[in-house]
Amino acid sequence: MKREYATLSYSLCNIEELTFFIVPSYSCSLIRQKAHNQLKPPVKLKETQDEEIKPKDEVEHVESQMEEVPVVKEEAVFKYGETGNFEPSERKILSKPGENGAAVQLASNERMKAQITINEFGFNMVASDKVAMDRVIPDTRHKECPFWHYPEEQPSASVILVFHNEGFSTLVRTIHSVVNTSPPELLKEVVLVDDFSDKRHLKSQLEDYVKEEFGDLVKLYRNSQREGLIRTRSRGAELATGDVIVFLDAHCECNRNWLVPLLDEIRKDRTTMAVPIVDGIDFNTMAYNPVYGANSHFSGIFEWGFFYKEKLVPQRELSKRRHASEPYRSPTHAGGLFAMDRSYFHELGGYDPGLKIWGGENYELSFKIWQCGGSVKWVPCSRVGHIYRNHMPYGLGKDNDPFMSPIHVNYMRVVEVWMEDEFKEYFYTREPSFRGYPIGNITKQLQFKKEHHCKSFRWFMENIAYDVYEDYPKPPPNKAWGEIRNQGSGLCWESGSGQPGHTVGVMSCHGAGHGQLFRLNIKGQIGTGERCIDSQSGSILHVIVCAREPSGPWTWDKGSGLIKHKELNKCVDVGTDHKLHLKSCDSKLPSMKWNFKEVFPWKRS
Ligand SMILES: [Mn+2]
Repeated sequence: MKREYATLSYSLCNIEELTFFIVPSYSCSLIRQKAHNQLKPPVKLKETQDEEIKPKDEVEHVESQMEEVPVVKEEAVFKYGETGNFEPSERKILSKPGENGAAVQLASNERMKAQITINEFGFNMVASDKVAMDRVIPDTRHKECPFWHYPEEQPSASVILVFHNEGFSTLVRTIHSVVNTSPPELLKEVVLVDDFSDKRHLKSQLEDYVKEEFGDLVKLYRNSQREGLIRTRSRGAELATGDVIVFLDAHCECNRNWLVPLLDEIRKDRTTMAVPIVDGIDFNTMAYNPVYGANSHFSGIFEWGFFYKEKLVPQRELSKRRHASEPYRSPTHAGGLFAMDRSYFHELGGYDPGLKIWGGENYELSFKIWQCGGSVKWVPCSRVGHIYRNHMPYGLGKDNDPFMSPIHVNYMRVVEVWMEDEFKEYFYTREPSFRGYPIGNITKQLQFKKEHHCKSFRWFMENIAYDVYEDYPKPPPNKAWGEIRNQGSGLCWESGSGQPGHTVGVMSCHGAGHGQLFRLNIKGQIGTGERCIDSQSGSILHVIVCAREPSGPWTWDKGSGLIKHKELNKCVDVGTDHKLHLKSCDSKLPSMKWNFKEVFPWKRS
């Protein structure tokens, strides 16, 4: 059966909050996927059976049994060459700006205004305003995807979009896109939750627009104070009425037939979180491009300071599937875009209500799901485009300690609830200055974990997130950490932006951490944030991407104060240029004598 949805368009989802921090270090191992993902000949799956018609009381009896007895559910069937039952019809590509995902060109007199909108929204709204609400975007899915036939009976979906001071056209294009690309019988509603925006275009203009265009299908709710992304999403989940809740960022464009593959995973197992593959929409040109090729399967992982990372899926996981286009397990997800059974989300307690603003909620939910018996799956046939902002145009609100980011407090809550001591220690080795920060009450979370007999983090690491160790081995303990202060001048090491290639110099000690926080581990590696320090040229110290093995050439002798590069047999000295140089060791030189001073910036507040 062929379906006619209104049209196809695309929108992107809620990741900038995370990617703002993550994208610069989006250190996905960009190794090319081998040819094993190429289209394979069709494999006949188990044929589905028509249900017998039974007297009503018998049907009820069978249904009540279904809760206890596992029932073999109808499966999606792959029929190569035969277009899938939920595939929409092709649309003509028009010659309008941005059509087929092309970049929008601006005239020179529009660029000034465009820059102003970029500063205000993180997106080029002048370009976005030129793009049709129902533009065609390129089909970035795996080539098998159009040939999947899904059971007709699927759970209904509430798509939840939360926003704070979004641009108008990017927001409403997201709504159009969801409506255009979702089977009408499965899209119960679009739930908009406004997190206390103050932009004029989000008041009556938005209300009138959605009423006119979508009628009752789109519901708009508003917070009476700023709640932050996490609590606003939780509110959306409470207001939603569909069987499944689908969270998207408010600047997304959904690709062809994106919804049904997500719903089908949840239909088969209501404890599955189904995650679409995220394509990129350029914040400046609105060009739509895949982040990953259709044949490259990535999953979400983390390093020990909880920077989100994506990594090629290990063969062990890929081999579990019959088709390259089938969903696969992932330890975690980026956070903004996912689908879950609504009641399962609430059974899990939703997000930890103690999480603030945004950040870390993706780990909280993923660890909880995996450790308490569910699963997280990425779904290659579901692709959604997302506008990655170039900067975060909003503050974090008032609910905020100026010396401790709410993101880091969230990480600590996740660590303290879901990890055993061994793994907590890896986190605090990576972020030693957080140790001891008061994170509020976690009794309820710990109680939930106990009552639901959730598995250990060790189990999670050994069975689900085992490939984290490939890129991020267990960090050895720190020998010393903190500010590295010169005994002569009293100045401190400073890594500036901390970007690889940046030289390390000295500056006045500020006690605020950031670029003045270093760690020397017992294996001789000096780290700062997720980066490391080495002397690329054998002379000036630089920030580098850490070697996979957490070891290095450095020693520090507390008595003499010398920081020595063992391999070069040289010591760190301050140059007249205020940069750090390697010179012949001389423990009499004050400019070569260093102390580590542990700092806890949050204790100042
Ligand atoms: Mn986003």
